[in-house]
Amino acid sequence: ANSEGIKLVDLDEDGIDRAFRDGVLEGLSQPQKAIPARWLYDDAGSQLFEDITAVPEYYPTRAEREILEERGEDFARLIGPGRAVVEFGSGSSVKTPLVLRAIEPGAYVPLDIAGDFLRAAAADLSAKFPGLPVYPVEADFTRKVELPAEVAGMNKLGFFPGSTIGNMVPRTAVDLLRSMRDTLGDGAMLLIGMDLIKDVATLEAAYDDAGGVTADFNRNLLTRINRELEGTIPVEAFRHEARWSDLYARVEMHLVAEEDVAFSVCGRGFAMKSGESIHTENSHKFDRRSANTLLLAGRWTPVERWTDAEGRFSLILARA
Ligand code: AVJ
Repeated sequence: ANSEGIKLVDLDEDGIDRAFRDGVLEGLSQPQKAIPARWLYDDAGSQLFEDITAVPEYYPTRAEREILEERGEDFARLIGPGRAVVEFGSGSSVKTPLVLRAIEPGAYVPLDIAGDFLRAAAADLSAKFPGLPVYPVEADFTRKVELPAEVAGMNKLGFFPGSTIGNMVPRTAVDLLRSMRDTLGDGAMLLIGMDLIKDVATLEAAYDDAGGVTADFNRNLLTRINRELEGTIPVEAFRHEARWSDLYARVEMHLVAEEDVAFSVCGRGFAMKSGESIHTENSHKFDRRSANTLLLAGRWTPVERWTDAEGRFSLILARA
């Protein structure tokens, strides 16, 4: 599996998640310490991310919802009825009704690695759309996924909101887009959210809110390591930092040691100098050209693009 990919849980004899342990130990052994972002999202982290979407500085969720709410007629015209809507990483599926309500879908197929979330969201959706067949699939969508036989005869619409694609470095993002293309087949379309490049102050504030929710979200990773991997990391010695990288066009989240620290994880010792950081997440930002280039490299042809009124966020429709 790639370093940013998704994999179903594999526990060792002590009940430790092997992929988590390996990812953390390997990441802490590098010159620039870095832990794959997927590990931020345990139950507490997922809840904290939900909280982030409500803080005033974090605009992407509201901007994307604005587009989804206002462009229903465009979706109906360009996407048409009868498609099986396949949502990648459906999580709690809050944005999905906005799409389903616009296009008269033939079926809804939420894909997620987290079974509990998935079934709850599927039940929720079924209640809101009586008569719509819902086929949840617990799967790692970084590889081609075998979709339920019931939707074999329908054209697909992939839905990948939230600029989640921005979590991946371009080569991983391209691999994922190609896997989605394989999963969805000929005749498919893809509706994907991509956050836009903008002034650095707005971007950094979105990832470092004054209320400290994003800081808690980031530091929760250390708490999780201490709890699940017998860690002794002094969480309070680390400061959250959101850093714009102009070179990579991304906001990076780091945990910066504010003093020299030494700790162990799974019995392995690590030391960090004051000012040294652990890189925990990337959130790539796009402009029209970089978004189109990424999609084309991933075997998708852009069809239409919408932004919110303030031009902060883009939603792109592409075809296979
Ligand atoms: C869930 C990956 C879309 O990058 O904007 C928000 C995650 N991290 N604040 C993003 C996140 C810190 C979010 N994504």
